[in-house]
Amino acid sequence: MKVNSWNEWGPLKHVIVGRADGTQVQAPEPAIFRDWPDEGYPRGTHGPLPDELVEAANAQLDHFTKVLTDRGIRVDRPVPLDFGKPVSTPEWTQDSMFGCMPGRDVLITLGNEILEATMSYRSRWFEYLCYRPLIESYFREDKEMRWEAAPKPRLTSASYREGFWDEFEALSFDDQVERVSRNDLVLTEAEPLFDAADIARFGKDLFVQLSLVTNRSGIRWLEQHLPNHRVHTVVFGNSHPLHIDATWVPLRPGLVLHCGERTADEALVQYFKVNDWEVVEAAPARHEVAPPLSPCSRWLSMNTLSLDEKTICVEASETAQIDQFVDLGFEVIPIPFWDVAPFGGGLHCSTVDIQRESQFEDYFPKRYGRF
Ligand code: ABU
Repeated sequence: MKVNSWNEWGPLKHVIVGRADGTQVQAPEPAIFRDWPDEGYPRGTHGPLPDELVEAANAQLDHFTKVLTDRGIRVDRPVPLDFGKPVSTPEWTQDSMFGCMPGRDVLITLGNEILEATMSYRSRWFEYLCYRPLIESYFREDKEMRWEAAPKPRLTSASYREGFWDEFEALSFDDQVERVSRNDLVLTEAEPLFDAADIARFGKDLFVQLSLVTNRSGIRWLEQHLPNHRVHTVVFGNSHPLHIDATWVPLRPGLVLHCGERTADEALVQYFKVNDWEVVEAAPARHEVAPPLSPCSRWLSMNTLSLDEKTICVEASETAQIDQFVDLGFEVIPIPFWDVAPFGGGLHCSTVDIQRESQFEDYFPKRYGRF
């Protein structure tokens, strides 16, 4: 057993796959509110996702787990909490938690280090506990593992812009994207905040998206914590940026998949090009929107899990994306996963790499502009 993963494409040996059990439509909080009246959860209400959806999602998660274990990959699973319970710190009480399907949001492996993200939703403050039994066992088994947790955030009202959501949702798409480009979003800079899924790992280079859950202070904390990496702040033309793994997806050395609908900064594209990387626009997503109760977008089509540089797991109904990967020379493993989307994401979201055969490598020897 060894904790080691520097990128998104080295041969995968050991991974965590999430569980759907107990996932909640979380109670409203300053960072986020849900409004799904057609599914029985109008704004202000909260409660568990229906049992039949949990069963369907768990069946797909179990199948995915079996595909991975049949290929010799060790798979561990988190331990769900009672997510329907209210939680408190001395400074606030939140009426429910969320779940433990998308471990990618909470944890990131950087070499021999497992880092627990701060998170920025009160409903997700305690989610790390679902992974602690696993992390504790890795710490016992691998004497070289580094176990780190970013500063636990306070998440008081000082961390959020009051009235943000009502103001923001009244804006046009273009005006929302303009606010995103200025990073004038729900999080203030009162304290460092980030979700691990806003980080894309390319060896020495980490690209971290400023988003609805990641602020500049969070990225500054990552820069200071990871002095051997180059940590780049990136923003895309996305009206609701939430995790980079359906926008800018590393596939193998020299190849990155980009969601063309979410425009990239020209300097970012040039940084890749001067370093001989190809930036490929993702094929059209099959679905117009994500399924009911899903907090994600239809671009879960791009939310893939690489088993190595040549083999990639893709959601089974995303036929255009599958064809594109085949044309790019990949062996594609289609995985039915659409029923998992209401629980917080796709194949990449549902996983946390613990070990990939990989080393600390510099894939970007040339500088370009601010990069
Ligand atoms: N959490 C991954 C999905 C992000 C998105 O839908 O863009």
